Amino acid sequence: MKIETKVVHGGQHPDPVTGSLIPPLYQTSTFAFKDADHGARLFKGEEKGYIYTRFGNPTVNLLAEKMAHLEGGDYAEIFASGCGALFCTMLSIAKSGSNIISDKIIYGGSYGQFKQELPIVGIDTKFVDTTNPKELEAAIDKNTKLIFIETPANPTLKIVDIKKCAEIAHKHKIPLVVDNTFASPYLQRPIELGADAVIHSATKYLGGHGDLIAGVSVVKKEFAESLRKRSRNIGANISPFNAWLILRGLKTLAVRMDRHCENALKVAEFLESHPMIEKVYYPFLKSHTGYEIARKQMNNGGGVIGFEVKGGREAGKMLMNSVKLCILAVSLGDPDTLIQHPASMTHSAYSEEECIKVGLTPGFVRLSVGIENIEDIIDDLKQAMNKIKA
Ligand code: LCS
Repeated sequence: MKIETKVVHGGQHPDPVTGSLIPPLYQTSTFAFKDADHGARLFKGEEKGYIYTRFGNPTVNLLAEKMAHLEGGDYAEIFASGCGALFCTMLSIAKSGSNIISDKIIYGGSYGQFKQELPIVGIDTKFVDTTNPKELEAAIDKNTKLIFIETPANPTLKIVDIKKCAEIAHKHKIPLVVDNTFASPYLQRPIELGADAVIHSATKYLGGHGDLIAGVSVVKKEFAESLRKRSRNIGANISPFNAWLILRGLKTLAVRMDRHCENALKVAEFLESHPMIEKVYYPFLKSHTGYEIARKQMNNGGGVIGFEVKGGREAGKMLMNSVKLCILAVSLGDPDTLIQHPASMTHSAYSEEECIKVGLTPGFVRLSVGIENIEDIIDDLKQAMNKIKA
């Protein structure tokens, strides 16, 4: 099956009891045992079956199977948020007294988690430029448990070579974990390129409708049992209803992503040719530093663009305050075009100094291009730019 078919059919079968094509929503906390011995056998793992939704739920499990299938991994767990997925994945591979290596530019919430939460459980993070093999290798020591990258990265759209990172990680016998939120498995499948685990904020393209918060972790079999345990014990689980909404959203992943990519490239080209724009960041623009690698590892450029308006922070602010169709809001991957200022919003965990070091300039504006009519999006940006000029 090709991926366009997999997103519709993959891991999903008509309900064996009723024939319902759409999977039933098992909105329940608990499952009744046949008798006391049955309950005891389920808890001991001597018999398969459902016990309690934190341990497993048919709707959630269906989504987990589908995600493992789409990403080409062996096992998946679904979480209440991308941050929950990230934390449980880190704890299922690293442990107290060890360290992890992360690229220095990642989602601000992930950066905050690495800096503030992982040290509480005794895990340190070394932030490096993972596109520099020497810098990356030099950071690996005997206590390093994994390498973590986001590609394309939030919000600078930095591209990291997944294959190369996996080679370096495996040379040192450690796994590579990739946050695939910006691409989705439709555009990029890190496990096929050598990664050992993939995480997602399913809040974004997987859900696709801006109506839920969720996370996914897909791993190879060696990390499956540890991830399963962390998920059960930490309890950052998704609700069955949100899992059901993601199953619904996934059916249109391919057509939505096609439209996001088509619109984003047109907006990126429009911005690049506009005299009031200083610089545009989009992986499928030839001017992007990661263009060659992006073309190799991604099927298309994705829906997110970064840009700097001439006049820096103040001009960018005016633009964000002048848009009418685009919504001034964080998050991304919604049908609606969303605009925001990373340095003061999604990436406020980075200090001003840190922002500069990772290439996040004060005037950098992030646009998550939606699936509206392209002319309407561009007209809105044009009218906002005219307001700055005036
Ligand atoms: N990974 C990436 C790449 C993200 O962009 C986000 C959220 C997360 C993980 C965390 O996922 P969550 O817990 O929110 O589901 N990114 C956001 C953003 O750029 N704006 O708002 C949230």
